[in-house]
Amino acid sequence: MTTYTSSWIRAYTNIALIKYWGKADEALKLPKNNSISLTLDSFYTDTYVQFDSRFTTDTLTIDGQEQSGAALKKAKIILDLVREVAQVDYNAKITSLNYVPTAAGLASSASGLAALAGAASNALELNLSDAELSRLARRGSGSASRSIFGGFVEWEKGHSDVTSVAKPLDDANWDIGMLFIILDSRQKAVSSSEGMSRTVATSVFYPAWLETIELDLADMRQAIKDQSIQQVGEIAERNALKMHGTNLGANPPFTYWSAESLRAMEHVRQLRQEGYNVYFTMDAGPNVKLISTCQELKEIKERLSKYYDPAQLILAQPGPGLTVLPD
Ligand code: 2P0
Repeated sequence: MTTYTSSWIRAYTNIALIKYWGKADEALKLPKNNSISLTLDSFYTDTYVQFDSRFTTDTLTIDGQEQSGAALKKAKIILDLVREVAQVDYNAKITSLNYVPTAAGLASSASGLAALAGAASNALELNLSDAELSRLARRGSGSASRSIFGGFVEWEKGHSDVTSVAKPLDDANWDIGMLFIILDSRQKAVSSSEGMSRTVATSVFYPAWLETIELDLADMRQAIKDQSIQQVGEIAERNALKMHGTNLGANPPFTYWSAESLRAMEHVRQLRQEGYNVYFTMDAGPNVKLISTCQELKEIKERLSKYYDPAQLILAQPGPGLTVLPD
């Protein structure tokens, strides 16, 4: 019997400023377009993986709950890939602790699958490079490819398994943060995978998304280089609204917005009128994320506390990439 020594691995969530929306290859999870994200420190997943010849099946527990179905299936994609590289056929036991409200559009799959890619390769002592870890995480969930790195990250869509990989853009060592307004932590009705494939297949607005994405990406790279909150915010807000617009053009149409999301957007517009340099973005769920300087976000959090519970308002700063936790 071979025993491996494993470590706990932590991956932080990331929020896209230029969204990944649509796959060119469903099995390899190659996206239709590049995306740019910011890794954040407030939400993360810690994962530990053991491979052992005595295990009779792969198991996954998240926060103490044994998983089956879709979650286990995604995890097995990663396990099978690392087993193939290591030439090992042992089953694995995955233990995961999620410090993210699951499936609320807060990218729990990004931190979850990135942590699993790190922990599974660590458990088999594969010594993968960050680029290889990014590719591996991508096979579990596209957005997880970006959570291997800290700060601002760009996921290059590529055209194959080897070329579709995220890379760090900027360490975000300047004053930018996000304020999460948590409006609903329940599972969403249309998963992001289903939402994006329906949109690619049927949305009359999807061609416009692809036609304008290169410009959005170029503008965002420049805005990050200039460390301009206003530019980053404006471009992120319009890119998010455009992504959500493609969903309205799908057949059947759908939206991730709730009445509460619209109310949160109105708060942002009102704050802007009062002179705050604040913008919003939204993902595949009803929650709204505000973008500004950390200083302004602290004030805004105070201001918004008359509308929301303290637990609904969570401040986040730029976070690091994949981290090995001390034993
Ligand atoms: C993003 N989202 O760029 C976009 C914006 C949601 C909206 O990536 O099918 O869980 O596993 O590759 O990564 C969420 O999609 O989807 C996502 P799969 P994933 O963050």
